[in-house]
Amino acid sequence: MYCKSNFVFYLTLSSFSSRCSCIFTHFLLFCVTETTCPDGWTKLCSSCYFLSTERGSWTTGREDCRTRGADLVVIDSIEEQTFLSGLSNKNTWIGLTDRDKEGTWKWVDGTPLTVTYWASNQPDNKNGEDCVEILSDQSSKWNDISCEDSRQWICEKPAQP
Ligand SMILES: [Ca+2]
Ligand SMILES: [Ca+2]
Ligand SMILES: [Ca+2]
Repeated sequence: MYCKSNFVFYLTLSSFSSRCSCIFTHFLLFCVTETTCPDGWTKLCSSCYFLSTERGSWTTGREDCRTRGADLVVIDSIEEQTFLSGLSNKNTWIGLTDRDKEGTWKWVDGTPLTVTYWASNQPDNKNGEDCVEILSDQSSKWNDISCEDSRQWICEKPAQP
């Protein structure tokens, strides 16, 4: 679950035993217990994000994320896209690929691609590009490049209560 800013209110109510961080008021009202991220990770709503210092292939990045109990970032809201654009000033891997079937983009968690933020004229599959980077110089829009290129990467995992 992520937070849509239109529907989110931050509040602290003394009557609540734990502090509520995300309240959805769009037909539903429920409470999410305050969650935290490990040192070195940045929090947005219910997820934690890690920007690598190392560079490597898309697969190297994914394996590193998995050893950290995470996976490459899956972007499913404008809030998350905007947040990530402020996280790195380098081109970075995200968890999107069409390696299995050319032109069929899939996130690493298996979800199909719905909301997209491609840079203009992308994806172009130039010389067989199957992995996706965020472009630091184009409002963090996306570009497909060779999975063997060397980039930093962003991992995502759920924040813990
Ligand atoms: Ca996400
Ligand atoms: Ca491709
Ligand atoms: Ca491209």
